[in-house]
Amino acid sequence: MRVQVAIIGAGPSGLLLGAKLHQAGIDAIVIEQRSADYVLGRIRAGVLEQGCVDMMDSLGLGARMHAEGLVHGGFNLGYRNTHHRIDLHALTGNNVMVYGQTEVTRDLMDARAAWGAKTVYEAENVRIHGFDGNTPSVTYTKDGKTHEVQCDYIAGCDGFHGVSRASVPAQSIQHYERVYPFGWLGVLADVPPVAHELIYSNHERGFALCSMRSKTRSRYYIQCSLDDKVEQWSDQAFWDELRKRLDPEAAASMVTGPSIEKSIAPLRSFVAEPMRFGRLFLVGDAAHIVPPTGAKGLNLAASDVHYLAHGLIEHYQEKSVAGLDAYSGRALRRVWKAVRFSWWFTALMHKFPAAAGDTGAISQKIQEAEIDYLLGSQAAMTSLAENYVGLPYEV
Ligand code: RFL
Ligand code: PHB
Repeated sequence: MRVQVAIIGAGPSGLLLGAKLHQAGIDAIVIEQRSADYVLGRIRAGVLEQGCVDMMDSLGLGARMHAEGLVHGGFNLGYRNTHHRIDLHALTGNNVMVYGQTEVTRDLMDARAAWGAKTVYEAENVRIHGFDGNTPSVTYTKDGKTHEVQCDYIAGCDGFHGVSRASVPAQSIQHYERVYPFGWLGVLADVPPVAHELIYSNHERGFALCSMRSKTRSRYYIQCSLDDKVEQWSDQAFWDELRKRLDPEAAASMVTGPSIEKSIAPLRSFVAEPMRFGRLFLVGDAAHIVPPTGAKGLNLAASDVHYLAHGLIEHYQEKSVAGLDAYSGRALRRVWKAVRFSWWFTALMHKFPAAAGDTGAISQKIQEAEIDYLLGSQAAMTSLAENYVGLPYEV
């Protein structure tokens, strides 16, 4: 088979890029190693920036998101037995949309199916070849048969553990990484959320986040030890710990119930530079990971797609390589700002072990001063709000 663009991975990056290219009449295939149900079963992001909302709208796929998603003009910062509202809309003129990654993925998968767009699920042994020359290709095995896809370009949308970044020679790529000394234990449950808007809570027992998927489905997280195993956390133990980390008002409105999903995610900041290697482009988690505190991962996937789709469409419509040549630089400028923000918000909200060289809980004192400053300064709150709703796209 021959296509113009081979997309590896059917997460948000691959499906958004696939939709943008389909809309522009560019022939692309999406090759995913898992089943569609498996991809839909992964509970991840919940907060969409305006840029991501606009992209779904521009694809004509925003109807369900607008009907079922929750528009939030603010979020709450829990601290010292109360919570403080960060008024995103008043501070920036913008909102965020609470609509699960699962739902974005489902809308995009349904659209591909309706369009009859080429999509392969459960592809095994996916390999990419020849991206440093002019004749790249992708091979995979399906139902015992090996298939080859020839293409002009490969989009590596295959996440942090994918084959794309791993195929780049070590001397051509630079990695930047920070691993945080804790994880997030997440629970999904069919209970009404404790509050209308999200609560990010800084507590001496550790961070907690109250999020949601709808008015009847909640998503909660607590900071946990990296050594913790999901099996050690009964539902009751989770609810008890979450309640202790919330202010009395939030704790009093907490409704508990059986978990539908429970998982532990490690936290890391990671960037691979550049994001282009000849005819291979890395997109989304394949190139970068941020801790989930700022809700930036999926939104960065959307901005990468925005820049890459722009470059590919310009290339096929106008025979120009300017947008493709600019892709890595443009994407990375936005990525690094989100890496900075996600690190900052993580540092502000979590309980950290004492750092080497510290005496007398100095990091804790600095964190408290930072929160005091933030809550008392319009300028500092505006900076938080501007980053949270999402920095603008360059083109
Ligand atoms: P994905 O979603 O990992 O998709 C990659 C896809 O590639 C497939 N794949 C392969 N396919 C073919 N061949 C191979 N060799 C392959 N190797 C892998 C995989 O099966 C998969 O289907 O990456 P993508 O598309 O770049 O999307 C990134 C987002 O999923 C991620 O950044 C967000 O989920 C991060 N994130 C959040 N982001 C937000 O913007 N807002 C949030 O509120 C938010 N909350 C979160 C999050 C991530 C979390 N976890 C568990 C990591 C909360 C959590 C808990
Ligand atoms: C979520 O709802 O899963 C969620 C929300 C906000 C975050 C991270 C995760 O910062």
